[in-house]
Amino acid sequence: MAKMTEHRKLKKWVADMARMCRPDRIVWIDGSEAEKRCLEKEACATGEVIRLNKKKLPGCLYHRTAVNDVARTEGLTFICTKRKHNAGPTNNWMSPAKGYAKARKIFRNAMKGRTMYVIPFSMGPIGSPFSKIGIELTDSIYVVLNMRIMTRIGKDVLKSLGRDGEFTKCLHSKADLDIKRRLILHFPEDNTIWSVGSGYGGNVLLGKKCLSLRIASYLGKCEKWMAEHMLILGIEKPNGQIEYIAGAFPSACGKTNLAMLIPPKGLKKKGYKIWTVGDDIAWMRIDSDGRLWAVNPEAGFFGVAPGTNSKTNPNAVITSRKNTIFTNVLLKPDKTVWWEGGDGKTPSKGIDWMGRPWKPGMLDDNGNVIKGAHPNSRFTAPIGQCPTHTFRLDHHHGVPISAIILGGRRARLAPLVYESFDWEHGVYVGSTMASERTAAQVGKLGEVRRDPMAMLPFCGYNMADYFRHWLKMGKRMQKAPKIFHVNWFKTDKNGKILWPGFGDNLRVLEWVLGRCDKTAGAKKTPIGYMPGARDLDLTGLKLSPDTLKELLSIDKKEWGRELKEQEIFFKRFGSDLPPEILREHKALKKRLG
Ligand code: GTP
Ligand code: SPV
Ligand code: MN
Repeated sequence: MAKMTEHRKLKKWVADMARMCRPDRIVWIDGSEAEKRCLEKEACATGEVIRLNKKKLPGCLYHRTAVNDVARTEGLTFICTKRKHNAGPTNNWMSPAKGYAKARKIFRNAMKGRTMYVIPFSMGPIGSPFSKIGIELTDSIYVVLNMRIMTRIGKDVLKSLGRDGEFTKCLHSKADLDIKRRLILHFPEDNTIWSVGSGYGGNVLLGKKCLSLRIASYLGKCEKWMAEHMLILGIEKPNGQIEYIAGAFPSACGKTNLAMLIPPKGLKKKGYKIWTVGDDIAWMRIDSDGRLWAVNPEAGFFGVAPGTNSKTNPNAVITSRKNTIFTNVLLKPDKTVWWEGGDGKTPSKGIDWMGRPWKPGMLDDNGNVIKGAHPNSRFTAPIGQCPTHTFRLDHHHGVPISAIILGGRRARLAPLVYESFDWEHGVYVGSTMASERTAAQVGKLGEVRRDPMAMLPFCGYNMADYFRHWLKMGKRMQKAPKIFHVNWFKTDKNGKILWPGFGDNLRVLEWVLGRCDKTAGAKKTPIGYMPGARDLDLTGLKLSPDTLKELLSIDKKEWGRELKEQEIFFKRFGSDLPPEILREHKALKKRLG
């Protein structure tokens, strides 16, 4: 099967890794339908996946990960550069020598009794000058089946790689799924990723966060482009013109939902239409017109299940009705699936994400309600099945970006939306982003943490240099996108979210586009430009004037505290922090008085 390629370095690397991991067999993945059928059959036979109801969910599979392996483990994720300084103060660091040595001990013989699959994959359309090729070696069929959906895989990728093309070496083994023997290591200087001891999404689908963000952000810095944790959507305006927006929100803060939103009734009359380009990752470069152009390197969604239903996100529901892999959701007796905040009545029974019989209202030892689906349960579905997907997904030049929106999950402080004064101020706003921790990563839920550009867990190099890279990119552009900050999650004193969110977010995006073509009004505030109550189209929305006022208010006391917290965060970068960032911070302090 290795006949599929004449790439000598690739063949040697596969042989070397096999010598370490000792699989019983090596299978090169060609990407064919026949191969998919075989893999599914085998995975069903071992119980690794369960085939779901063929009538109600055709082509769909169900999978559970180990109980201690349900989210990215950032504490076990490392950037391995020769110099510690190049990983920066926000990343875990290990020297490459130590990283390889530690992981080698776990990888040794880890694939005994198993098959090693060789997955050639392309991030971005195969053959595009802006795409990157990776080869993932894995002992998990679940990973192969997911990579099939999330990326472009198989023979054509090898053909495109030729005899000596460059590729990212991605090695993964479940090993024994022991959290004490789990490491997610990135070697940007070697274009290599080693992940061992996990079977969960972002830890093991190495094309996603590991390659397309951590390695790609490093390549982007070297090659003058940007790899960002951003959704991309097109808004077709009533006049037929389509404007594209990219948006950075931390994990589980609304990217998938925004990327496929349905215009609310009141605005639909105007004739808006949404085009989905991507829901998680954007690769952006400056084209000959001096503007920023974005591609989505992925081919599928790895979306959060809980909260997804026909009201909040009908497009996601339609997208995941066939050929979808569901992970850690509730399995119903009729072999369909359910999750908290999903469609339909709460089922009277099922098997929960841990594989135990489940009934609604069951309590654990601490008296807490046991959820049927894990809060970070996910669906993996092909983007092509999304009713709003755009044919431009396969165009290597991507789409031109008019605006970048940055956002987090913040109960207080950040108003619904504000516009930065210019690119430099926008970079400062991005560098100060913060959000409450969600279930997408291991750790204490709800804790506010700094998450610049939603890239804190994904930047493959020193974040001070990352800010500098953003500033430089702005200078290189003839017409840089405008930068905005949004917050769909502001709450009242009782913790109730004030803004309806989801489809209604288009009301905010309409104002954003209005600011880009200078048709929308705004008032100047210390933090940036903000819409007045009349600058937002709220037709058909029941929102009291007081609520709107609260959504668009700035509490100077809270901002005073915020400035202090920013200073603490910035101190971590020492003298590496670009002076522009400190200048913007000082200027804001002055404006707030
Ligand atoms: P990752 O895939 O982890 O990067 O997450 P994401 O940013 O794509 O988040 P996603 O769109 O999956 O949303 C995460 C959770 O936030 C889901 O439970 C959604 O229902 C909820 N959510 C998304 N958008 C909104 C919104 O506008 N308002 C409110 N209140 N909740 C939202
Ligand atoms: C995220 O956590 O930001 C995700 C899911 O998109 S994962 O692929 O696990 O990183
Ligand atoms: Mn994400």
